[in-house]
Amino acid sequence: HNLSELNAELKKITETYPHISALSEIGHSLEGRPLYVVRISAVPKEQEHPPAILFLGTHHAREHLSTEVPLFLIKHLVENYGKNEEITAFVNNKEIWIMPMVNPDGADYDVQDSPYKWWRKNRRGENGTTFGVDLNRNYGFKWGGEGSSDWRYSQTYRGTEPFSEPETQAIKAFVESHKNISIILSYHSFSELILYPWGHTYDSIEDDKALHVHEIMAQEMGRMTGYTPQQSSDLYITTGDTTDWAFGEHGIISFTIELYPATLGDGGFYPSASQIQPVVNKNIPAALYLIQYADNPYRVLRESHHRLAAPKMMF
Ligand code: 0X9
Ligand code: ZN
Repeated sequence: HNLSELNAELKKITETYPHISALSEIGHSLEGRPLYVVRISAVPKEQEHPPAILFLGTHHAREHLSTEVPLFLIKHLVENYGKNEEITAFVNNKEIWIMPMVNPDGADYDVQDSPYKWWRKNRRGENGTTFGVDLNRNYGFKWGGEGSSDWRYSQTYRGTEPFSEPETQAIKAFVESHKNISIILSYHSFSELILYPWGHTYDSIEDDKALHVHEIMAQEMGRMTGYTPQQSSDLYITTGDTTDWAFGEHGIISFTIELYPATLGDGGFYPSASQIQPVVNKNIPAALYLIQYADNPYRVLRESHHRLAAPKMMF
């Protein structure tokens, strides 16, 4: 789906299922495009806020499957409401927020040429030149450190200050006005990894319980997708990404999933369209698994049958 096809789909879906879904704008991109989020819930908006989870897609323009997976997750939820018992219960009791397109300006630009442009960042520019800011280096936790650049032409240019970009500002304002969000999953591609904080340091999360929640959930989603669970910094160190901010600033359990393929040779950012369905099919169970725990992710500590590394013995 290009940007206009995506937006048409979001409108169509929310018009078809108005009792359980709604489309809203949480801000505008730098070039003025609406930033859409879909709310899926049978709980009326005015009512006491039920447990909530947020899915994000397409911080990076060229990562095409990171648009498709959250879009098809929306479809899967609305189409199976009233048919599948588990999904019906989720939608009845929870608030599921899905934003398939964080970077509409970049995404629209990326597909202007054939072959596509390999564009990653947003479309920030000055005096007729466009350099772009890496939206996944622009969040305000440990902003400005290792794994981000102050050179505007770098692929990992962090911007002039934390949350300098309207796209990340919109997410910040949205998250901070929805205190019921307990889990965030941000889709990227590619490499087939399930990543969790920290990304800015090789140290583990200090709080043992929060660390174990991330580890157990990443492991379980890894089992479901076949992707490799690991700490973000084991991929490489970065600062200013979504998940370090969400957990570091707000204590939200947070994951980045690097979708299909594992390697550049299998299509990199632009795998063939025939891959959409299989990738979606693998990733929906992992998304449902997270939704299940939105009421209290720490519940997984009691309920998981996974055994992590044996606790340190005290002598
Ligand atoms: O570099 C990124 O922003 C993500 N990878 S991508 O190839 N999609 O650009 C990974 C971010 C994960 N966070 C850290 N490694 N800290
Ligand atoms: Zn990415």
